[in-house]
Amino acid sequence: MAGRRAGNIVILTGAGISKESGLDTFRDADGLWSKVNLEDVATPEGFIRNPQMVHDFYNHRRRELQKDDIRANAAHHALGRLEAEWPDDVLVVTQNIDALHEEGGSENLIHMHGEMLKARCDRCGNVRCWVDDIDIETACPECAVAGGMRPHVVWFGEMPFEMERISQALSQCSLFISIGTSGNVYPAAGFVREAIFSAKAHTVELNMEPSEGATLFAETVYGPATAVVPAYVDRLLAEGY
Ligand code: BJW
Repeated sequence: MAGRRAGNIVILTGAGISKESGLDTFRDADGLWSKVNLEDVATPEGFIRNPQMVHDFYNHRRRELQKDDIRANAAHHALGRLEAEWPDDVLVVTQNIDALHEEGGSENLIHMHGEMLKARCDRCGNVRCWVDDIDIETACPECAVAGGMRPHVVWFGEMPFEMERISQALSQCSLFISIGTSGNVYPAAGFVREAIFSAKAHTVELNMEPSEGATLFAETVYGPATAVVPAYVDRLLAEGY
């Protein structure tokens, strides 16, 4: 590390940061896409074909997420501490739909792929907090029309949320850190290039194994998030980057 202890930081996180909290990743051998067909459950076309199957998939995950033992881990807490102690902006952009970054203390946070504990009405667009199951008969509490409720998440072919704010932050960051993501899904997989070319940022990958874009990063540390993220944050706060 060269010793710089200031400048805006953008942190991209993926399913790997929540793995040790008890939540499945997508593309690991035991991941969600080894159990269900993503075209069936994570595309608008799949939802049109069989909405109840998609509701069942998300109802199950929503119930899992609310179990008492699904808690923020040391990596989530380390990022909360970094935001509190770093002198400039720290923005966490998560692809995850769980609420573990909030529990870990991150406040400047974007859920670019949506939030599991929210639902949206396709008819009137209303978005609200949602903890119960949804089915094809569920009525919208806002417009009262039944059958239009869906999880407030981003499926393949849909536009992720807050892209303008993310691009703006990437263009003004000095340090870009990617944690627990395989780098398979765009636009998130392109953020490292954006940080390099639009901001000349220093780039760091913290992951269990090299991601698809690993060679683009200036610095890489591999291991479980609960070990490598707190250690990296300690070093960043003490010595800079
Ligand atoms: C650990 C660990 C531990 C394990 N510690 N690490 C052809 C070329 C390029 C792009 C496209 C293309 N065809 C279509 C596209 C676009 C498409 C896309 O990228 N497709 C690719 C698959 C090719 N993208 C989209 O459609 C997106 N929208 C879009 O592009 O709109 C147009 C647009 C254009 C320009 C600008 C802006 C917009 C939407 C993508 C939506 C993704 N949705 C999902 C589901 C969300 C809801 C839900 O959760 O159910 O999002 S899919 C799924 O993948 C989920 C995740 O957020 C996302 C990323 O996965 P992630 O987090 O990386 O998980 P894994 O499992 O892949 O990786 C985990 C990593 O952790 C691994 O590396 C492990 O090693 C590691 N790990 N344990 C640390 N303990």
